[in-house]
Amino acid sequence: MKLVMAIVNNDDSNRVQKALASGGFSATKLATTGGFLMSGNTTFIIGTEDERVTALIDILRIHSKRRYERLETVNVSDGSFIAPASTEIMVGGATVFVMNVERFEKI
Ligand code: 2BA
Repeated sequence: MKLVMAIVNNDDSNRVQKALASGGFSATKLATTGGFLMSGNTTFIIGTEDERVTALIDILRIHSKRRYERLETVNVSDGSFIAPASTEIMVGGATVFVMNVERFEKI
């Protein structure tokens, strides 16, 4: 058996949660905070059989795909004018850890 921890973007978390349930995976969803950006993300803890890990990672890949979004910003010059601008930022994706489970019980 494996324990999979998957950290996903908050924007993807509902989609991931629904897809996990549809795929028959039991999951626990935690509200977490990234140590670098200090912004909220979502961590799923999923216990599953070894042979289902590939199917699980496929679900995570499909529903938390990395993509670029345009972020509207402003360029402030020397205070005399403000120019609208925009920049592309990468969002989404998942950070996934797969661990061996020594023992699993529901008591
Ligand atoms: P990602 O690498 O996609 O990581 C997204 C979130 O996944 C991280 O949020 C963190 O909560 C978790 N995570 C990633 N790698 C991990 C690990 N080895 N152990 C435990 N948790 C892990 P943040 O820490 O807020 O990072 C957000 C994004 O900022 C990262 O996206 C990465 O693109 C960038 N980043 C993180 N640390 C960086 C650093 N030291 N220098 C430059 N960029 C960094």
